[in-house]
Amino acid sequence: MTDPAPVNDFFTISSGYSQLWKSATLSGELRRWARHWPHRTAVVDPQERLTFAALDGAADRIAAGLARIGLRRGDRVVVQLPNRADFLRVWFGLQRLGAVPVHAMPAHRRDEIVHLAATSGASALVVADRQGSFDLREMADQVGRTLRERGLAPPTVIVAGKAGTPHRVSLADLDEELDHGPVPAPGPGRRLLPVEGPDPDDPDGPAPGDLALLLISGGTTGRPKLIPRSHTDYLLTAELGAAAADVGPDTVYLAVLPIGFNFTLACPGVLGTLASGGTVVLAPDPSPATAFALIETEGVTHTALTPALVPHWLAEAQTWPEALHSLRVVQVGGARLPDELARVAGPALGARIQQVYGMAEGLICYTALDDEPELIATTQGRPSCPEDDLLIVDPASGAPVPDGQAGELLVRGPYTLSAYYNGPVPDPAFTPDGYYRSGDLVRRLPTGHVVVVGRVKDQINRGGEKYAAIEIEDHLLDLPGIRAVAIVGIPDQDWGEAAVAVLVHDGPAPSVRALATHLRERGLAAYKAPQQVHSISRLPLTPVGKVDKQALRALLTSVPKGHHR
Ligand code: J2J
Repeated sequence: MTDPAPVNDFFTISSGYSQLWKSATLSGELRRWARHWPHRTAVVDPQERLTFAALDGAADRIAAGLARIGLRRGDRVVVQLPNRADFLRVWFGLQRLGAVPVHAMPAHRRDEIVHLAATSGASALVVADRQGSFDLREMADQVGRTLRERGLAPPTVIVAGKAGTPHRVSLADLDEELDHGPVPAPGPGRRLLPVEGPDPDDPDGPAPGDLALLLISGGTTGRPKLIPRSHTDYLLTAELGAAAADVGPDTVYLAVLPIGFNFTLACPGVLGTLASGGTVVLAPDPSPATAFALIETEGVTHTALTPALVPHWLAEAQTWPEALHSLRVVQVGGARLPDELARVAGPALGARIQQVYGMAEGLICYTALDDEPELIATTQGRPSCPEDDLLIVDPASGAPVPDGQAGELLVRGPYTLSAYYNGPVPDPAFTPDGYYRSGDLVRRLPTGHVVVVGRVKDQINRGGEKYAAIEIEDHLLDLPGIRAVAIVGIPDQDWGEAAVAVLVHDGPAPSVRALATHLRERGLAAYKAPQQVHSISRLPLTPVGKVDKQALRALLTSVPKGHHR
Protein backbone atom coordinates (compact mmCIF):
# COMPACT_ATOMS: atom_id res chain seq x y z
CA MET A 1 0.00 0.00 0.00
CA THR A 2 1.32 3.43 -0.80
CA ASP A 3 1.93 5.75 2.06
CA PRO A 4 3.13 9.11 0.77
CA ALA A 5 5.48 11.17 2.87
CA PRO A 6 3.54 13.98 4.56
CA VAL A 7 4.57 17.56 4.96
CA ASN A 8 5.65 17.80 8.57
CA ASP A 9 6.04 21.03 10.50
CA PHE A 10 8.39 19.26 12.83
CA PHE A 11 11.10 19.68 10.19
CA THR A 12 11.27 23.36 10.94
CA ILE A 13 11.19 23.28 14.74
CA SER A 14 13.43 20.27 15.11
CA SER A 15 16.68 21.23 13.44
CA GLY A 16 18.28 21.90 16.85
CA TYR A 17 18.19 18.23 17.68
CA SER A 18 20.49 17.02 14.93
CA GLN A 19 23.33 16.47 17.43
CA LEU A 20 21.17 13.96 19.29
CA TRP A 21 19.79 12.07 16.33
CA LYS A 22 21.99 9.33 15.06
CA SER A 23 21.84 8.09 11.54
CA ALA A 24 20.96 4.49 12.31
CA THR A 25 18.05 2.16 11.74
CA LEU A 26 16.74 -0.52 14.10
CA SER A 27 17.72 -3.21 11.59
CA GLY A 28 21.23 -1.75 11.23
CA GLU A 29 21.59 -1.68 15.00
CA LEU A 30 20.75 -5.38 15.29
CA ARG A 31 23.41 -6.08 12.63
CA ARG A 32 26.00 -4.18 14.67
CA TRP A 33 25.07 -5.83 17.95
CA ALA A 34 25.35 -9.24 16.26
CA ARG A 35 28.77 -8.30 14.92
CA HIS A 36 30.08 -6.96 18.25
CA TRP A 37 28.86 -9.77 20.49
CA PRO A 38 27.52 -12.59 18.26
CA HIS A 39 27.61 -15.32 20.89
CA ARG A 40 26.16 -13.46 23.83
CA THR A 41 22.63 -14.42 24.85
CA ALA A 42 20.19 -11.81 23.58
CA VAL A 43 16.83 -13.35 24.49
CA VAL A 44 15.63 -16.02 26.88
CA ASP A 45 12.08 -17.35 27.02
CA PRO A 46 10.71 -20.51 28.65
CA GLN A 47 11.33 -22.50 25.48
CA GLU A 48 14.53 -21.15 23.99
CA ARG A 49 17.63 -19.00 24.22
CA LEU A 50 18.75 -16.91 21.26
CA THR A 51 22.17 -15.36 20.74
CA PHE A 52 22.50 -11.99 19.04
CA ALA A 53 23.71 -13.81 15.91
CA ALA A 54 20.68 -16.10 15.99
CA LEU A 55 18.29 -13.16 16.35
CA ASP A 56 20.01 -11.40 13.46
CA GLY A 57 19.76 -14.53 11.29
CA ALA A 58 16.07 -14.93 12.14
CA ALA A 59 15.45 -11.30 11.14
CA ASP A 60 17.04 -11.99 7.73
CA ARG A 61 15.00 -15.11 7.11
CA ILE A 62 11.71 -13.62 8.28
CA ALA A 63 12.24 -10.46 6.24
CA ALA A 64 12.75 -12.68 3.18
CA GLY A 65 9.74 -14.79 4.13
CA LEU A 66 7.55 -11.72 4.51
CA ALA A 67 8.72 -10.48 1.11
CA ARG A 68 7.78 -13.89 -0.37
CA ILE A 69 4.18 -13.43 0.75
CA GLY A 70 4.10 -9.98 -0.78
CA LEU A 71 4.99 -7.57 2.02
CA ARG A 72 7.01 -4.49 1.16
CA ARG A 73 8.82 -1.65 2.83
CA GLY A 74 6.40 0.76 4.51
CA ASP A 75 3.62 -1.84 4.83
CA ARG A 76 1.96 -1.86 8.24
CA VAL A 77 1.63 -5.13 10.15
CA VAL A 78 -0.39 -5.47 13.37
CA VAL A 79 1.60 -7.57 15.85
CA GLN A 80 -0.22 -9.13 18.78
CA LEU A 81 2.19 -11.56 20.37
CA PRO A 82 2.86 -12.49 23.99
CA ASN A 83 6.24 -12.16 25.73
CA ARG A 84 8.03 -14.79 23.69
CA ALA A 85 11.13 -14.78 21.51
CA ASP A 86 8.82 -14.91 18.49
CA PHE A 87 7.83 -11.31 19.18
CA LEU A 88 11.42 -10.20 18.64
CA ARG A 89 11.95 -12.47 15.62
CA VAL A 90 8.92 -10.96 13.92
CA TRP A 91 9.62 -7.41 15.07
CA PHE A 92 13.20 -7.40 13.82
CA GLY A 93 12.14 -9.28 10.66
CA LEU A 94 9.72 -6.43 9.94
CA GLN A 95 12.45 -3.88 10.68
CA ARG A 96 14.83 -5.62 8.28
CA LEU A 97 12.22 -5.50 5.56
CA GLY A 98 11.44 -1.87 6.41
CA ALA A 99 7.84 -2.78 7.25
CA VAL A 100 6.14 -1.14 10.22
CA PRO A 101 4.92 -3.09 13.27
CA VAL A 102 1.70 -1.80 14.86
CA HIS A 103 1.75 -2.77 18.53
CA ALA A 104 -1.43 -4.45 19.75
CA MET A 105 -1.67 -5.57 23.39
CA PRO A 106 -2.28 -9.22 24.33
CA ALA A 107 -5.58 -8.30 26.03
CA HIS A 108 -6.98 -6.70 22.88
CA ARG A 109 -9.89 -8.37 21.18
CA ARG A 110 -11.65 -8.19 17.83
CA ASP A 111 -12.91 -4.63 18.09
CA GLU A 112 -9.54 -3.15 19.05
CA ILE A 113 -7.65 -5.17 16.43
CA VAL A 114 -10.12 -4.15 13.70
CA HIS A 115 -9.56 -0.53 14.69
CA LEU A 116 -5.76 -0.87 14.62
CA ALA A 117 -5.79 -2.70 11.29
CA ALA A 118 -8.22 -0.25 9.71
CA THR A 119 -6.52 2.94 10.89
CA SER A 120 -3.06 1.70 9.98
CA GLY A 121 -4.18 0.13 6.68
CA ALA A 122 -2.45 -3.08 7.75
CA SER A 123 -1.42 -5.67 5.16
CA ALA A 124 -0.91 -8.42 7.74
CA LEU A 125 -1.80 -9.41 11.29
CA VAL A 126 0.49 -11.58 13.41
CA VAL A 127 -1.07 -13.53 16.29
CA ALA A 128 -0.24 -16.47 18.54
CA ASP A 129 -2.44 -19.53 18.06
CA ARG A 130 -4.11 -19.45 21.47
CA GLN A 131 -4.13 -17.53 24.70
CA GLY A 132 -5.41 -19.95 27.33
CA SER A 133 -8.70 -21.21 25.95
CA PHE A 134 -9.13 -18.25 23.59
CA ASP A 135 -8.39 -18.97 19.93
CA LEU A 136 -6.64 -15.90 18.51
CA ARG A 137 -6.63 -17.37 14.99
CA GLU A 138 -10.41 -17.33 14.92
CA MET A 139 -10.38 -13.77 16.22
CA ALA A 140 -7.95 -12.88 13.42
CA ASP A 141 -10.29 -14.40 10.82
CA GLN A 142 -13.20 -12.42 12.29
CA VAL A 143 -11.09 -9.27 12.02
CA GLY A 144 -10.61 -10.03 8.31
CA ARG A 145 -14.34 -10.60 7.80
CA THR A 146 -15.26 -7.37 9.58
CA LEU A 147 -12.80 -5.39 7.49
CA ARG A 148 -14.12 -6.96 4.28
CA GLU A 149 -17.67 -6.00 5.28
CA ARG A 150 -16.44 -2.45 5.60
CA GLY A 151 -14.95 -2.57 2.13
CA LEU A 152 -11.36 -2.82 3.37
CA ALA A 153 -8.78 -5.41 2.38
CA PRO A 154 -8.44 -8.15 5.04
CA PRO A 155 -4.90 -8.58 6.33
CA THR A 156 -2.92 -11.77 5.75
CA VAL A 157 -3.04 -13.73 9.01
CA ILE A 158 0.36 -14.95 10.23
CA VAL A 159 0.34 -17.36 13.18
CA ALA A 160 3.19 -17.92 15.63
CA GLY A 161 2.23 -21.51 16.45
CA LYS A 162 -0.17 -23.82 14.63
CA ALA A 163 -1.75 -22.01 11.69
CA GLY A 164 -4.72 -24.40 11.65
CA THR A 165 -5.82 -23.88 8.04
CA PRO A 166 -3.92 -23.22 4.79
CA HIS A 167 -5.35 -19.71 4.36
CA ARG A 168 -3.27 -18.62 7.34
CA VAL A 169 0.53 -18.39 7.11
CA SER A 170 2.65 -20.02 9.78
CA LEU A 171 5.60 -18.06 11.15
CA ALA A 172 7.71 -21.21 11.00
CA ASP A 173 7.23 -21.27 7.21
CA LEU A 174 8.40 -17.68 6.92
CA ASP A 175 11.43 -18.45 9.08
CA GLU A 176 12.91 -20.89 6.56
CA GLU A 177 16.12 -20.57 4.62
CA LEU A 178 14.81 -20.49 1.05
CA ASP A 179 16.10 -18.99 -2.11
CA HIS A 180 13.55 -16.22 -2.46
CA GLY A 181 14.63 -14.90 -5.84
CA PRO A 182 15.23 -11.23 -6.46
CA VAL A 183 14.47 -8.94 -3.54
CA PRO A 184 11.58 -6.66 -4.49
CA ALA A 185 12.27 -3.00 -5.06
CA PRO A 186 11.67 -1.12 -1.81
CA GLY A 187 8.61 1.10 -1.56
CA PRO A 188 8.75 4.64 -0.20
CA GLY A 189 9.16 5.19 3.53
CA ARG A 190 7.23 7.81 5.44
CA ARG A 191 9.72 10.42 6.62
CA LEU A 192 9.09 11.71 10.15
CA LEU A 193 12.39 13.36 10.95
CA PRO A 194 15.00 15.01 8.75
CA VAL A 195 17.57 12.26 9.28
CA GLU A 196 18.90 10.88 6.05
CA GLY A 197 20.38 7.46 5.46
CA PRO A 198 21.42 5.01 4.71
CA ASP A 199 22.61 3.23 7.80
CA PRO A 200 25.87 1.61 6.57
CA ASP A 201 24.77 -1.72 8.07
CA ASP A 202 21.35 -1.46 6.50
CA PRO A 203 22.26 -0.05 3.09
CA ASP A 204 19.01 -1.04 1.39
CA GLY A 205 16.89 -0.14 4.39
CA PRO A 206 14.75 2.88 5.12
CA ALA A 207 16.13 6.25 6.17
CA PRO A 208 16.71 6.62 9.94
CA GLY A 209 14.14 9.41 10.05
CA ASP A 210 11.45 7.18 8.52
CA LEU A 211 8.48 5.69 10.31
CA ALA A 212 9.70 2.54 12.13
CA LEU A 213 6.77 1.53 14.31
CA LEU A 214 3.30 2.58 15.41
CA LEU A 215 2.42 2.61 19.11
CA ILE A 216 -1.08 3.07 20.45
CA SER A 217 -2.25 5.96 22.58
CA GLY A 218 -4.22 5.44 25.77
CA GLY A 219 -7.15 7.18 24.09
CA THR A 220 -8.96 10.26 25.32
CA THR A 221 -11.41 11.41 22.69
CA GLY A 222 -12.48 8.02 21.40
CA ARG A 223 -10.56 5.07 20.13
CA PRO A 224 -6.79 4.77 20.50
CA LYS A 225 -4.76 6.82 18.07
CA LEU A 226 -1.61 5.62 16.33
CA ILE A 227 1.69 7.12 17.41
CA PRO A 228 4.35 7.23 14.71
CA ARG A 229 7.91 6.62 15.90
CA SER A 230 11.02 6.77 13.73
CA HIS A 231 14.17 4.66 13.97
CA THR A 232 16.12 7.67 15.16
CA ASP A 233 13.83 8.85 17.92
CA TYR A 234 13.16 5.34 19.18
CA LEU A 235 16.86 4.54 19.42
CA LEU A 236 17.37 7.81 21.27
CA THR A 237 14.59 6.85 23.73
CA ALA A 238 16.23 3.49 24.42
CA GLU A 239 19.72 4.96 24.85
CA LEU A 240 18.57 7.72 27.19
CA GLY A 241 16.75 5.06 29.20
CA ALA A 242 19.81 2.84 29.35
CA ALA A 243 21.82 5.74 30.80
CA ALA A 244 19.10 6.60 33.34
CA ALA A 245 18.70 3.01 34.57
CA ASP A 246 22.43 2.17 34.46
CA VAL A 247 21.97 -0.58 31.92
CA GLY A 248 25.14 -2.14 30.49
CA PRO A 249 26.63 -5.40 29.19
CA ASP A 250 26.00 -7.13 32.54
CA THR A 251 22.33 -6.23 32.62
CA VAL A 252 19.77 -9.00 32.63
CA TYR A 253 16.39 -7.34 32.03
CA LEU A 254 13.19 -9.17 32.89
CA ALA A 255 10.20 -8.19 30.73
CA VAL A 256 7.16 -8.67 32.97
CA LEU A 257 4.78 -6.19 31.33
CA PRO A 258 3.70 -6.80 27.71
CA ILE A 259 6.69 -6.47 25.43
CA GLY A 260 4.82 -4.27 22.95
CA PHE A 261 4.31 -1.59 25.66
CA ASN A 262 6.67 1.34 25.13
CA PHE A 263 7.88 1.10 28.74
CA THR A 264 8.90 -2.56 28.32
CA LEU A 265 10.31 -2.24 24.84
CA ALA A 266 12.32 0.95 25.01
CA CYS A 267 12.52 2.67 28.43
CA PRO A 268 15.20 1.24 28.43
CA GLY A 269 13.56 -2.17 28.40
CA VAL A 270 14.30 -4.70 25.71
CA LEU A 271 15.94 -2.37 23.18
CA GLY A 272 18.04 -0.46 25.72
CA THR A 273 19.30 -3.76 27.12
CA LEU A 274 20.12 -5.28 23.73
CA ALA A 275 21.83 -2.07 22.62
CA SER A 276 24.09 -2.36 25.68
CA GLY A 277 24.96 -6.00 25.04
CA GLY A 278 22.80 -7.27 27.91
CA THR A 279 20.30 -10.12 28.02
CA VAL A 280 16.52 -9.93 27.90
CA VAL A 281 14.46 -12.52 29.77
CA LEU A 282 10.78 -12.76 28.84
CA ALA A 283 8.28 -13.63 31.58
CA PRO A 284 5.41 -15.64 30.05
CA ASP A 285 2.97 -14.26 32.66
CA PRO A 286 3.10 -11.33 35.10
CA SER A 287 2.74 -13.37 38.30
CA PRO A 288 5.38 -12.73 40.98
CA ALA A 289 5.97 -16.49 41.32
CA THR A 290 6.99 -16.75 37.65
CA ALA A 291 9.06 -13.59 37.86
CA PHE A 292 10.87 -14.58 41.04
CA ALA A 293 11.81 -17.98 39.61
CA LEU A 294 13.26 -16.29 36.52
CA ILE A 295 15.10 -13.68 38.58
CA GLU A 296 16.73 -16.42 40.61
CA THR A 297 17.70 -18.70 37.73
CA GLU A 298 18.73 -16.03 35.22
CA GLY A 299 20.34 -13.55 37.62
CA VAL A 300 18.00 -10.72 36.63
CA THR A 301 19.32 -7.23 37.49
CA HIS A 302 16.56 -4.95 36.13
CA THR A 303 12.83 -5.06 35.66
CA ALA A 304 9.83 -2.76 35.18
CA LEU A 305 6.44 -2.95 36.88
CA THR A 306 3.20 -1.05 37.11
CA PRO A 307 2.22 0.16 40.61
CA ALA A 308 -0.57 -2.45 40.82
CA LEU A 309 2.02 -5.26 40.70
CA VAL A 310 4.21 -3.84 43.48
CA PRO A 311 2.17 -5.08 46.50
CA HIS A 312 2.17 -8.59 45.03
CA TRP A 313 5.94 -8.48 44.67
CA LEU A 314 6.30 -7.28 48.26
CA ALA A 315 4.18 -10.19 49.47
CA GLU A 316 6.23 -12.70 47.46
CA ALA A 317 9.49 -11.15 48.71
CA GLN A 318 8.48 -11.90 52.30
CA THR A 319 8.47 -15.62 51.65
CA TRP A 320 11.15 -15.83 48.98
CA PRO A 321 13.67 -12.99 49.53
CA GLU A 322 16.68 -15.04 48.41
CA ALA A 323 15.30 -15.15 44.85
CA LEU A 324 16.08 -11.45 44.49
CA HIS A 325 19.80 -11.39 45.31
CA SER A 326 20.81 -10.24 41.81
CA LEU A 327 18.09 -7.58 41.47
CA ARG A 328 19.40 -4.00 41.36
CA VAL A 329 16.80 -1.76 39.76
CA VAL A 330 13.00 -2.00 39.81
CA GLN A 331 11.34 0.61 37.63
CA VAL A 332 7.74 1.51 38.38
CA GLY A 333 5.55 3.50 35.99
CA GLY A 334 2.45 3.65 33.85
CA ALA A 335 0.28 4.99 36.67
CA ARG A 336 0.89 6.94 39.88
CA LEU A 337 2.88 4.97 42.47
CA PRO A 338 1.57 5.93 45.94
CA ASP A 339 4.35 7.61 47.95
CA GLU A 340 3.97 5.19 50.86
CA LEU A 341 4.40 2.17 48.62
CA ALA A 342 7.41 3.80 46.98
CA ARG A 343 9.04 4.29 50.39
CA VAL A 344 8.80 0.65 51.43
CA ALA A 345 9.34 -1.06 48.07
CA GLY A 346 13.10 -0.53 47.71
CA PRO A 347 14.16 -1.95 51.07
CA ALA A 348 11.63 -4.80 50.78
CA LEU A 349 12.89 -5.85 47.36
CA GLY A 350 16.56 -5.16 48.13
CA ALA A 351 16.78 -3.00 44.99
CA ARG A 352 16.67 0.63 43.93
CA ILE A 353 13.28 1.94 42.90
CA GLN A 354 13.18 4.11 39.80
CA GLN A 355 9.95 5.94 39.09
CA VAL A 356 9.19 6.29 35.41
CA TYR A 357 6.59 8.69 34.09
CA GLY A 358 6.22 8.32 30.39
CA MET A 359 3.93 8.23 27.44
CA ALA A 360 3.99 6.34 24.17
CA GLU A 361 3.80 9.77 22.50
CA GLY A 362 7.39 10.42 23.58
CA LEU A 363 8.50 12.12 26.79
CA ILE A 364 9.96 9.82 29.45
CA CYS A 365 10.93 11.00 32.95
CA TYR A 366 13.04 8.97 35.38
CA THR A 367 14.09 9.49 38.96
CA ALA A 368 17.88 9.13 39.15
CA LEU A 369 19.15 5.99 40.88
CA ASP A 370 21.10 8.20 43.29
CA ASP A 371 18.40 10.80 43.91
CA GLU A 372 17.53 11.56 47.53
CA PRO A 373 15.19 8.80 48.81
CA GLU A 374 12.38 11.32 49.36
CA LEU A 375 12.58 12.47 45.73
CA ILE A 376 12.47 8.86 44.55
CA ALA A 377 9.45 8.19 46.76
CA THR A 378 7.43 11.31 45.96
CA THR A 379 8.23 12.36 42.39
CA GLN A 380 8.00 10.85 38.93
CA GLY A 381 11.46 11.97 37.92
CA ARG A 382 13.07 14.35 35.48
CA PRO A 383 12.90 14.34 31.68
CA SER A 384 15.44 11.94 30.23
CA CYS A 385 16.87 14.46 27.76
CA PRO A 386 18.02 18.06 28.39
CA GLU A 387 16.31 19.03 25.14
CA ASP A 388 12.88 17.90 26.37
CA ASP A 389 10.90 21.11 26.44
CA LEU A 390 8.20 21.08 29.13
CA LEU A 391 5.59 23.76 29.62
CA ILE A 392 3.07 23.69 32.46
CA VAL A 393 -0.08 25.64 31.72
CA ASP A 394 -3.48 26.49 33.12
CA PRO A 395 -5.72 23.97 31.34
CA ALA A 396 -8.50 26.52 30.91
CA SER A 397 -6.55 29.53 29.64
CA GLY A 398 -3.46 27.83 28.22
CA ALA A 399 -1.25 30.38 30.02
CA PRO A 400 1.87 29.12 31.81
CA VAL A 401 1.32 28.73 35.58
CA PRO A 402 3.78 30.20 38.11
CA ASP A 403 6.72 27.94 39.03
CA GLY A 404 5.76 25.19 41.42
CA GLN A 405 2.04 25.30 40.71
CA ALA A 406 0.10 22.46 39.14
CA GLY A 407 -1.05 22.69 35.55
CA GLU A 408 -1.36 20.68 32.38
CA LEU A 409 1.92 19.38 31.01
CA LEU A 410 2.71 20.30 27.41
CA VAL A 411 5.82 18.83 25.84
CA ARG A 412 7.90 18.84 22.70
CA GLY A 413 11.36 17.48 22.13
CA PRO A 414 13.69 15.24 20.15
CA TYR A 415 11.67 12.05 20.61
CA THR A 416 8.14 13.38 21.17
CA LEU A 417 5.66 13.16 18.31
CA SER A 418 4.36 16.20 16.48
CA ALA A 419 1.30 14.58 14.89
CA TYR A 420 -0.64 11.33 15.20
CA TYR A 421 -0.52 8.93 12.28
CA ASN A 422 -3.13 10.08 9.77
CA GLY A 423 -4.49 12.37 12.50
CA PRO A 424 -6.67 15.42 11.85
CA VAL A 425 -5.11 18.70 10.73
CA PRO A 426 -5.06 20.82 12.79
CA ASP A 427 -5.20 18.47 15.77
CA PRO A 428 -6.36 19.84 19.14
CA ALA A 429 -3.94 17.40 20.81
CA PHE A 430 -1.12 19.77 19.77
CA THR A 431 -0.63 23.49 20.29
CA PRO A 432 0.08 25.66 17.26
CA ASP A 433 3.75 25.79 18.27
CA GLY A 434 4.12 22.05 18.29
CA TYR A 435 3.65 21.04 21.93
CA TYR A 436 1.84 17.78 22.66
CA ARG A 437 -0.91 18.23 25.25
CA SER A 438 -0.36 15.34 27.66
CA GLY A 439 -3.65 15.75 29.53
CA ASP A 440 -1.71 15.18 32.76
CA LEU A 441 -1.73 17.62 35.66
CA VAL A 442 1.78 18.01 37.02
CA ARG A 443 3.79 20.23 39.30
CA ARG A 444 7.52 20.84 38.87
CA LEU A 445 9.92 21.13 41.79
CA PRO A 446 12.94 23.46 41.78
CA THR A 447 15.08 20.33 41.21
CA GLY A 448 13.26 19.77 37.90
CA HIS A 449 11.45 16.71 39.19
CA VAL A 450 7.88 16.34 38.02
CA VAL A 451 5.04 15.24 40.31
CA VAL A 452 1.93 13.89 38.60
CA VAL A 453 -1.05 15.18 40.60
CA GLY A 454 -3.98 14.28 38.36
CA ARG A 455 -5.25 14.50 34.83
CA VAL A 456 -7.57 16.59 32.72
CA LYS A 457 -8.10 13.96 30.02
CA ASP A 458 -11.23 11.85 30.21
CA GLN A 459 -9.44 8.55 30.54
CA ILE A 460 -9.48 5.58 32.90
CA ASN A 461 -6.07 4.29 34.02
CA ARG A 462 -6.59 0.93 35.67
CA GLY A 463 -3.20 -0.13 36.97
CA GLY A 464 -1.48 1.21 33.85
CA GLU A 465 -4.03 -0.02 31.30
CA LYS A 466 -5.76 3.01 29.81
CA TYR A 467 -8.85 3.68 27.75
CA ALA A 468 -11.03 6.62 26.87
CA ALA A 469 -14.23 6.84 28.93
CA ILE A 470 -16.18 7.69 25.79
CA GLU A 471 -15.21 4.45 24.09
CA ILE A 472 -17.12 2.48 26.73
CA GLU A 473 -19.91 5.04 27.09
CA ASP A 474 -20.73 4.62 23.41
CA HIS A 475 -20.99 0.85 23.70
CA LEU A 476 -23.13 0.96 26.86
CA LEU A 477 -25.57 3.43 25.30
CA ASP A 478 -26.51 0.68 22.88
CA LEU A 479 -27.93 -1.48 25.69
CA PRO A 480 -31.75 -1.51 25.87
CA GLY A 481 -33.24 0.86 28.43
CA ILE A 482 -30.06 2.93 28.85
CA ARG A 483 -30.70 6.62 28.34
CA ALA A 484 -27.40 8.16 29.42
CA VAL A 485 -24.00 6.88 30.57
CA ALA A 486 -20.92 8.37 32.19
CA ILE A 487 -17.82 6.33 32.94
CA VAL A 488 -16.06 7.82 35.95
CA GLY A 489 -12.79 6.78 37.58
CA ILE A 490 -12.70 6.61 41.38
CA PRO A 491 -9.74 5.73 43.64
CA ASP A 492 -9.13 2.01 44.09
CA GLN A 493 -6.82 0.51 46.66
CA ASP A 494 -5.45 -2.27 44.44
CA TRP A 495 -5.56 -0.86 40.92
CA GLY A 496 -5.17 2.88 41.52
CA GLU A 497 -8.47 3.47 39.80
CA ALA A 498 -11.80 1.69 39.34
CA ALA A 499 -14.36 2.57 36.68
CA VAL A 500 -17.95 3.26 37.69
CA ALA A 501 -20.67 3.17 35.04
CA VAL A 502 -23.14 5.87 36.07
CA LEU A 503 -26.39 5.05 34.28
CA VAL A 504 -29.69 6.76 33.62
CA HIS A 505 -31.98 3.87 32.70
CA ASP A 506 -35.52 2.55 32.43
CA GLY A 507 -36.42 -0.53 34.44
CA PRO A 508 -33.91 -2.40 36.59
CA ALA A 509 -30.22 -1.43 36.39
CA PRO A 510 -28.02 -3.89 34.51
CA SER A 511 -25.46 -5.72 36.67
CA VAL A 512 -21.68 -5.34 36.45
CA ARG A 513 -21.61 -8.79 34.91
CA ALA A 514 -24.20 -7.89 32.25
CA LEU A 515 -22.07 -4.91 31.22
CA ALA A 516 -18.95 -7.08 31.03
CA THR A 517 -20.77 -9.62 28.86
CA HIS A 518 -22.05 -6.90 26.53
CA LEU A 519 -18.56 -5.42 26.12
CA ARG A 520 -17.02 -8.84 25.55
CA GLU A 521 -19.62 -9.57 22.87
CA ARG A 522 -18.70 -6.29 21.26
CA GLY A 523 -15.14 -7.64 20.96
CA LEU A 524 -13.47 -5.46 23.57
CA ALA A 525 -10.58 -6.19 25.94
CA ALA A 526 -11.75 -7.36 29.37
CA TYR A 527 -9.90 -4.59 31.26
CA LYS A 528 -12.36 -2.02 29.90
CA ALA A 529 -15.37 -3.47 31.77
CA PRO A 530 -16.57 -1.20 34.64
CA GLN A 531 -16.12 -2.41 38.20
CA GLN A 532 -19.29 -0.82 39.57
CA VAL A 533 -22.71 0.33 38.41
CA HIS A 534 -24.44 3.35 39.88
CA SER A 535 -27.97 4.45 38.99
CA ILE A 536 -28.88 8.11 38.78
CA SER A 537 -31.98 9.95 37.58
CA ARG A 538 -30.08 12.57 35.59
CA LEU A 539 -26.40 13.28 34.85
CA PRO A 540 -25.11 16.56 36.30
CA LEU A 541 -23.90 19.03 33.68
CA THR A 542 -21.26 21.74 33.71
CA PRO A 543 -22.23 25.31 32.79
CA VAL A 544 -21.27 24.58 29.17
CA GLY A 545 -23.48 21.52 29.11
CA LYS A 546 -20.89 18.73 29.36
CA VAL A 547 -21.33 15.86 31.78
CA ASP A 548 -19.79 17.06 35.04
CA LYS A 549 -17.49 14.17 35.86
CA GLN A 550 -15.93 15.96 38.79
CA ALA A 551 -19.32 16.31 40.42
CA LEU A 552 -20.03 12.64 39.74
CA ARG A 553 -16.68 11.63 41.19
CA ALA A 554 -17.38 13.68 44.31
CA LEU A 555 -20.79 12.05 44.62
CA LEU A 556 -19.42 8.55 44.13
CA THR A 557 -16.60 8.93 46.60
CA SER A 558 -18.92 10.34 49.29
CA VAL A 559 -21.54 7.57 49.00
CA PRO A 560 -21.15 5.07 51.86
CA LYS A 561 -19.65 1.74 50.87
CA GLY A 562 -22.11 -0.95 49.91
CA HIS A 563 -24.41 1.36 48.00
CA HIS A 564 -22.81 0.52 44.65
CA ARG A 565 -23.62 -2.68 42.89
C1 J2J B 1 1.41 8.81 36.92
N1 J2J B 1 0.87 8.65 35.69
C2 J2J B 1 1.61 8.01 34.78
C3 J2J B 1 3.42 7.70 36.37
C4 J2J B 1 2.42 7.08 32.99
C5 J2J B 1 7.19 4.44 30.46
C6 J2J B 1 6.33 4.57 31.51
C7 J2J B 1 4.97 4.70 31.29
C8 J2J B 1 4.46 4.72 30.00
C9 J2J B 1 2.99 4.85 29.80
C10 J2J B 1 5.32 4.61 28.94
C11 J2J B 1 2.89 7.51 35.05
N2 J2J B 1 2.64 8.36 37.24
N3 J2J B 1 4.62 7.26 36.72
O1 J2J B 1 4.91 4.63 27.66
O2 J2J B 1 7.49 4.31 28.13
C12 J2J B 1 0.09 8.01 32.77
C13 J2J B 1 0.01 9.46 32.34
C14 J2J B 1 0.56 9.41 30.92
C15 J2J B 1 -0.01 8.10 30.43
C16 J2J B 1 0.75 7.52 29.27
C17 J2J B 1 6.68 4.46 29.17
N4 J2J B 1 3.37 6.94 33.92
N5 J2J B 1 1.35 7.71 33.48
O3 J2J B 1 2.22 4.65 30.71
O4 J2J B 1 1.18 5.90 26.70
O5 J2J B 1 -1.35 9.83 32.32
O6 J2J B 1 2.60 5.21 28.54
O7 J2J B 1 0.16 10.50 30.12
O8 J2J B 1 0.47 3.94 28.14
O9 J2J B 1 0.06 7.25 31.58
O10 J2J B 1 0.32 6.21 29.03
P1 J2J B 1 1.11 5.27 28.01
